[in-house]
Amino acid sequence: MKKSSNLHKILVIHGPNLNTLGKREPEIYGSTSLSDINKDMAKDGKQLGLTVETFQSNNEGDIVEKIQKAAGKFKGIVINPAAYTHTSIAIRDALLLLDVPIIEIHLSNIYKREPFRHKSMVADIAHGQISGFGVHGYTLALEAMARLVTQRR
Ligand code: CA2
Repeated sequence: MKKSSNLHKILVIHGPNLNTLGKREPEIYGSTSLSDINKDMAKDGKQLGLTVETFQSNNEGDIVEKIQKAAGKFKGIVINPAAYTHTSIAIRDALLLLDVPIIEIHLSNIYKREPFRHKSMVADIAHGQISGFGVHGYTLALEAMARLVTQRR
């Protein structure tokens, strides 16, 4: 395993209401809490040569500011914008300021759900999207990001 100073820094952003994961609608979102997802990502990340910083907010502006401050600090961004996926031009515009790979992730398959969830403001500016694999999607996202940041496309 690499020394932590040699690890690639990745930012994982969780959008609104994801702080309540595991407490409601387990049939759609599973029963794992966000803090368990974050702990697993820290572990998975290390194995893949990544340091994973996580951030959750229920506020659009806070997410925009976090993305603005990420410039130059992270090698990649994994983002589940949650409901803002479908509405936020502000988050899209902030992501456009970065020149690192972006992976969009959703726990549920947004294309199997209500039509208003089929549109993503982020999909066409992301390197790729992972949708419908539940919490395992975060492991898949880190694996994909590790390949991207080490140029093993
Ligand atoms: O499937 C996803 O990951 C979503 O991004 C989740 C969002 C939803 O608005 C998107 O369309 C798809 C909702 C997150 C709400 O989080 C909850 C957590 C616990 C219980 C209920 C909702």
